[in-house]
Amino acid sequence: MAIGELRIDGTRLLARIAELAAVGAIDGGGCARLALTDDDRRGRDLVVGWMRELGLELRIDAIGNVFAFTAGWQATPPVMTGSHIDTVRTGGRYDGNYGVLAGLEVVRTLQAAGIAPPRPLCVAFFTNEEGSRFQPDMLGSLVHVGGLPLDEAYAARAADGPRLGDELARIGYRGAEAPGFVTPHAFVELHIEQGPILDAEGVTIGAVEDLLGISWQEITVSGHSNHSGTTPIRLRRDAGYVAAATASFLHGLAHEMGGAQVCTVGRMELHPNYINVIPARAVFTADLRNTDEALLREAEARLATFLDAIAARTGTQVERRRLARFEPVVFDADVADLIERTARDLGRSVRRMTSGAGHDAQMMARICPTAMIFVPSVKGLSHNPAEHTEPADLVAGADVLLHTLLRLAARN
Ligand code: HGY
Ligand code: MN
Ligand code: MN
Repeated sequence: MAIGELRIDGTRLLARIAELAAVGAIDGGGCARLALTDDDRRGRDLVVGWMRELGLELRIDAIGNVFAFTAGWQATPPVMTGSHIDTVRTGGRYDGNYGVLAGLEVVRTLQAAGIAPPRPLCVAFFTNEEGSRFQPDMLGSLVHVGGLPLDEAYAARAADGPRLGDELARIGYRGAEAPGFVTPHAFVELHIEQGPILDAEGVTIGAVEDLLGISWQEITVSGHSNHSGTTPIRLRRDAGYVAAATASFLHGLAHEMGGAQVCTVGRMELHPNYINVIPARAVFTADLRNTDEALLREAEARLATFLDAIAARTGTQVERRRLARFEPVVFDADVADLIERTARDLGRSVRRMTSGAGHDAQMMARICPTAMIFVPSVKGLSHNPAEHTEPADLVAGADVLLHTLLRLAARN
């Protein structure tokens, strides 16, 4: 068979996705495998087992990133693909998992065809991409590219208490390799879009050329507990009101700024959290994103000004703690072009696009030519157990990955 006619085994890929989805399965067809939990360990063990079955050379680094290589990777920089297998608490079965399993399916397809590309391949999964349990997100790939020192990463505290370094050791994935021990020749991440564009336009493939900047903060408002019936409004120092007013402000700010600006208050805790007690404390998060760094900074500044003013007006104290801050990323134009061309050569509809979600690829772009392949998310749904991508689109994306990796491997 001519190499151009090679296709992955869709049935095998879909079966693997379903098998991994059964680890940490939740109602609605999704998964909950928060980073470095026992469910994450079980998912890691399952995927590592599949990597070993393929005879790949496994390396685990000090932050728990797992790399599976074909022969020759130490002499010739490999073409790498990968993503993550940790999920948010209400995750779907495709976010991250799909890209890792499609990478293994590419390796298996080449082995079955007896094809050894001119360059070795590597399939990887990175630690704590989601950033739900530990911040920042994309933590493992950030450490890999030298963007976060290992001891700082180990010191990250989970919302439920444990240190990242202790959890990594506890699940047995604190590996021996130094962060950044391998620099790929190129990196391509296959991922579901997690947004509405491809589905709405009826396009199968996204050639992703850039990615939003991300600003995450935790905001703590300290007020004063008091009786909800006896305390006149003008005498209150109501932390709950400040949190809710800030969420409303951010929603309005996103509408006012328009364009790619998005703002989300995803987590909010009130203390003591009773119906008849004015909240003394509110802890909530602000997730701001934009494709334009200057506009993202403007949104951050507008939030800071709002918080200063409402704190003064309500007699509360506001503290802000940065959880993550990544500038917008432009991917490698040649790799994005190659993805677009490959999709067309395979007879697939394709369009260039921006990623609203963060991905490990945005970190790998710091060390090697990198871009992403998207496939549609039905109704743009993600970070939701009902996240869905049509099987035919999952297979199409994996075939584009197969031939993109082969073409990159043939390049000097
Ligand atoms: O936050 C993100 O965009 C990614 O899902 N970690
Ligand atoms: Mn993801
Ligand atoms: Mn995600």
